[in-house]
Amino acid sequence: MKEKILNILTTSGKDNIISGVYISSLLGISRVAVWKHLKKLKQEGYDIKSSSRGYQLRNSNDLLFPFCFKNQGSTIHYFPRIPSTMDIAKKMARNNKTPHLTVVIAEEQTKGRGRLKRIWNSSKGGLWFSIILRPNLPPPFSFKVNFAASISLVRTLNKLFKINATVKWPNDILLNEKKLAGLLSEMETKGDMISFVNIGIGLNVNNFPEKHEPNAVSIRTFIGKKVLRKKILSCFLNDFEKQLKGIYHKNIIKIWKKYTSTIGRKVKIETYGEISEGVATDVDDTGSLILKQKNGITKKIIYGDCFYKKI
Ligand code: BTX
Repeated sequence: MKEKILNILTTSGKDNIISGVYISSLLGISRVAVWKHLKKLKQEGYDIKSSSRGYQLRNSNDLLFPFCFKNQGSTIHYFPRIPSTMDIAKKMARNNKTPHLTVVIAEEQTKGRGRLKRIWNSSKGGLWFSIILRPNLPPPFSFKVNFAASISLVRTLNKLFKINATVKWPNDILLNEKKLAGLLSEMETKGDMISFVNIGIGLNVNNFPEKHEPNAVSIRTFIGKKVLRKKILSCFLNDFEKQLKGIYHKNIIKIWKKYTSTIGRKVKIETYGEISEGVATDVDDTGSLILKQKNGITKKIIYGDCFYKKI
C-alpha cells in the first residue's frame, strides 16, 4: 500500500497535489485509511505536505523509489532516513535469500560511516547507497569487486557530466584533487568462498559537503547546477553489472589504471599509524600499491590511507 500511495503521489498532475478522496477511490480504501498511511509515511521521513487541497510529495523529480528503477536488474530498497545503509545491507545479506545486486538507498544517513569507522557526512541531496553482492569468488579476489565499483563510478560520472574525475588508490573518487565520493566494503565468507561483499558508496551530488569538509566537493558545486541522482545510479548499476560478469577472468587492475591519478604521484600512506612516503610507481595485479621510498627501497602496501603531496 505504501508503494502504491507513493507511486500515485509521484505521478499526480498539476502542482503534484492530489486529494485524499482521489487516492481512496483509486486504491479502494477509506479516506481514514489513506490518512493513516500518509501519516505513517511522514513519520518515516517522506517529505509530504498536506493542505486543504490534498497531499503533495515534495522534491519529486529526483526520487529514488524502487519503482523509479523499473528496468534495472537490481532489487532496490529505499529509506528516507536511517543510520547507515551498510547496517541494513549487512542484515539483509546475512539472509541467504537476498539476491546478488540488491541495493539499499538512503535519502539521508544519521550515522554514515567511512573506513575505520570514520564519520561520513550524508546530508540530503547526496547519493548514499550500499550494494549487496554475491560474486562467487574466493575471499582473496574480493579486491576485484572493489576496484570494479570505483571504475564504474568514475566512468559514469565522467560520461554523464563531462568531468575529469579520477580514482585515488585504493578507491576514493577525486575531482580537482577534492573528494567527490568514497567507497567502503564489508565482506563475510562461508567456507572457502565469499558469502557476500557489500559495497557502500557515498557520492556528493546535490549536497554541499564543503560546509563540513574543506577537501570535499559535490557535482553541484563543481558544475554549478542540480543534477539527477536517479540517472547516475541507473547508469552506474548498468555499467557495474556488466563488469561483474566473469570478473574472475578479467584484468580489472589494468582497466582501473586508466582512471587513476595515483600512479606517478608523491604520496604519504598511513597504515594503522605507520607512515610511508615516496612515489607511487604502480598498483600490482592484487591491488597493492607499489611505493618507491626516498631511500630507494620499494615497498608493497596492501591497505592504507593515501594522501597526495602537493605537486
Ligand atoms: P573514508 O574513511 O575514506 O573517508 C572518511 C573521511 O572523509 C572523513 O574522515 C572525512 O574527513 C571525509 N568526509 C566525510 N564526509 C564526507 C563527504 N560527504 N564527502 C567527502 N569527504 C567526506 C570513505 O571513507 C567511504 C565512505 C562510504 C560512505 C558510504 S555512504 C553509503 C554507505 N553507508 C555508509 O554508512 N557508508 C557508505
